[in-house]
Parts: sequence; structure tokens; C-alpha cells
Amino acid sequence: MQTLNVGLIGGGFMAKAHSLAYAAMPMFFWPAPALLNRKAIADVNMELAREAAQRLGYEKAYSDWRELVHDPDIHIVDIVTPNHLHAEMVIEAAKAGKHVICEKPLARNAAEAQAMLEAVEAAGVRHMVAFNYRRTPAVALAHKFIQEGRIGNILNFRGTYLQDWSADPNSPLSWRFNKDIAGSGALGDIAAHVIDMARYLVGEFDSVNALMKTWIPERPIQQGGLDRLGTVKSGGDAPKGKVDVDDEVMLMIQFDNQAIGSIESTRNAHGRNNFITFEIHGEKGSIYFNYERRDELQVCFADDPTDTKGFRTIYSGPSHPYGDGLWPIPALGIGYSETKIIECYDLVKAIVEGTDCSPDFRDGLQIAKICDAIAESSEKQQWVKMK
Ligand code: NAI
Ligand code: SOE
Repeated sequence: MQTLNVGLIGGGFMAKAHSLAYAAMPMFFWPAPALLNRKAIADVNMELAREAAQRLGYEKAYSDWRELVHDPDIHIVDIVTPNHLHAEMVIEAAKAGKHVICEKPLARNAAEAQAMLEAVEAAGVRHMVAFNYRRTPAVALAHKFIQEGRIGNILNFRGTYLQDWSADPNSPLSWRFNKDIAGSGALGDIAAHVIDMARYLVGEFDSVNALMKTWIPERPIQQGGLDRLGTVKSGGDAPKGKVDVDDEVMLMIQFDNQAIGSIESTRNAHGRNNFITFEIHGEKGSIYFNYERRDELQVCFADDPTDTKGFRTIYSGPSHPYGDGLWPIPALGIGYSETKIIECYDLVKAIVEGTDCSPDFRDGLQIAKICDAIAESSEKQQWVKMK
């Protein structure tokens, strides 16, 4: 069995999630498409890089990500840094001939994403953008039902991504609130995940009409580069800095296939944590999913007998997508880690088999174009058609 060496850039939240997936993937999916060796990790903070190498199981630690990218031992470069660094890292990795997985949003805007796509295509390497929620088995099951025509032509997609970690004005000004670094706020950070699922489940966007709001215009400046996601609050007297991204986005969609839809996303919804939901109405049935109950897919089929018709719950398990590799009894519990393990499996399979990844940078670019159109629509207060 082949072994591929991974070089991971960034030592924060996603470093932990991706490293766990590299270690665990063959434990779930066996025979694995290839074994993975956690070869090197880079973080601009050398102390953090060394600590992360030890904790997450990497052989080498670098403070300069370029050294990692040009390390001849590395086959796959995994980019889990703040968004403004994705483009230059991807382009350099592609030029060095490495396969690339990059966290979402692929880029801060479509122009950057376009340059990234051109670089990986010119280099002929595999490329994946890490929209992992579509890999939740219940979401993949929804996709299967839709492909099989079980709910007929789709009429409506109603999605949400609601969180509350930044609802408190004392949640510090991390990189996620800085446009130069993040590109946008709730839009690129969380709405993008639902846009990915809407494209995956329903199809391409024709046009958008959006409203974006910034509820908390300044926040206490955070010490240190890691985003603590509101878990460490600043005192009320800490110096403040300006927020120049959206806290909330509300969006109407017209799809190419005539379906309509909406997405609402905010990081200021007290009581909501990782509230990713979608309800899809088709001519022959409906599907509902809530990530906070991610083992479950609710379905209602129009031809169910009228006296028992209504939403019923299917627990994802061995007879569903990815079921061979996951737990042997439905409802034993799918977690966030499993979505990353499945993502890793699909990435490695594509590399070994020489097939396209999904979602890849073409998808990342399309989502970046949609995000740009959403921002334009909010600014102009009008519908914007996708070009
Ligand atoms: P984080 O703030 O926890 O960690 C970022 C790390 O990057 C820090 O350790 C920082 O020191 C390091 N870094 C900064 N500049 C660097 C440089 N020049 N060279 C090397 N390392 C550098 O950030 P987090 O939450 O891990 O986010 C990283 C990316 O992952 C973002 O693009 C974010 O949108 C995405 N993300 C995706 C999630 C998902 O569910 N798919 C969940 C969380 C984040
Ligand atoms: C913060 O909103 C965050 O970490 C996002 O960056 C991720 O993409 C999301 O999945 C979890 O929340």
C-alpha cells in the first residue's frame, strides 16, 4: 500500500481536525486508498509549530511555510491558515508540484480564487476545498435521494447557518473580523458552507438578492494570532478596533433549474451553536436536515399513505453513503471528526485514482463568485445575476 506524506500549514483549530483525520482515516476506511504520514507542520509561531508537531504527530516543524512547500518529502500540502494566506500558499504549492487541500473559503474573492485554480490546473495536481459539512452522511444521503428523483423536481431550498460565538461585544476582534484577512464575515466564514450544500443538492445559482449587516462595529483587540472563537473574552476596558465585515447575511436565490431558495447566516444568534439546517421541498417530497442532530435525516414522501404521511426520521448508518467505513449501528453517533475523516478519504482516493476531487477549486471559485455577487447585491440593494 502506497504512503503519502502530508505537510500541513497552520497550527490552530483546523490543524487538530485535519491531523486527526490523517491518523484515523485508515482505521475507518480499510483497505485505505493510501496510508498517510504526518511529515511536517508549519506555523509562523515556531513555538506553536514545535508544540503542534509533538501533539499532532508530525516529524518536522517549520516556521517558514515555504520550506515546507519545497520539502521534497511532501506529497500533499494542506492549508489551514487564515484566509488571506490561502492564495499565495496554494500557488507556491502547485508550482512545487504538490497536491493541495485548502480550507474554506478558498479565497477572499473570486479574483484570488481564479488565480489559484489556474495554478493547480497548470501544475496538473489534485485540488480540494474543505467544505466538509456536505460529507455528513445524512447530507450525502439527501444528495442520493435527490439524484434518484425521490423528491422530484426541487422547488425550494431553505438553509441556515447560525452561531452565537460573536454575539457578545466582548468577543475579541480576531482575524475573522478583519476584511483584509478574512475577505468577509459570516458570509465567507459560515454562509459559504450552506452555499456549497445548496449547489451540491440543488444546482447552480442564477442570481442572488442579499442583505448584509454588521451589528457590532468595534470589538476589543485580541492578543495572539489564534482565533479563540469567543471562548476567551476581553475585559470592557481593553483597547478596541474596527470590525469591517458582516455579522449577518440574509439571501434570496434563484437557481438555474428554476428552484428558488434562501439562506440566513449569523454568528450573533444567542442560543444557536452550529445550527446548519436545510429544508428542501420537491414536487414529490421534502427533506430536512439539522447538523445539531447530524445522524438524522427527516423525509416526507408525497406518495406515503395519507393516514401515516408526515416527516419521519432516518438515522444514517451502514446502508447509507460512507456506511461501509463508519460505525456498524445507525445512531452510534457521527461527529465533526467523521466529516473530516471522510473528506480525507475522498481526497486520498482522488489522488491515488487520478480523478477530480469534489468539491475542488472550480467549486471554490464558483462559491467565491457567488459571495462576491452577494456582497454586490447587498451594497446595491438589487438582484445580481451570476455571470
Ligand atoms: P486559527 O486561528 O485557529 O489558526 C490559524 C493558524 O494559522 C494559527 O496557528 C496561526 O499562527 C497560523 N498562521 C498564521 N499565519 C501563518 C503563516 N504565515 N504561516 C504559517 N501559519 C500561520 O484558525 P482556524 O480556525 O484553524 O482556521 C483556519 C482556516 O480554516 C480558515 O480558512 C477557516 O475559515 C477554516 N476553518 C474551516 C472550518 C471547517 O469546518 N471547514 C472550521 C474552522 C476554520
Ligand atoms: C467559526 O465561525 C467557524 O469555525 C467557521 O470558520 C467554520 O467554517 C465552521 O464550520 C465552524 O465555525
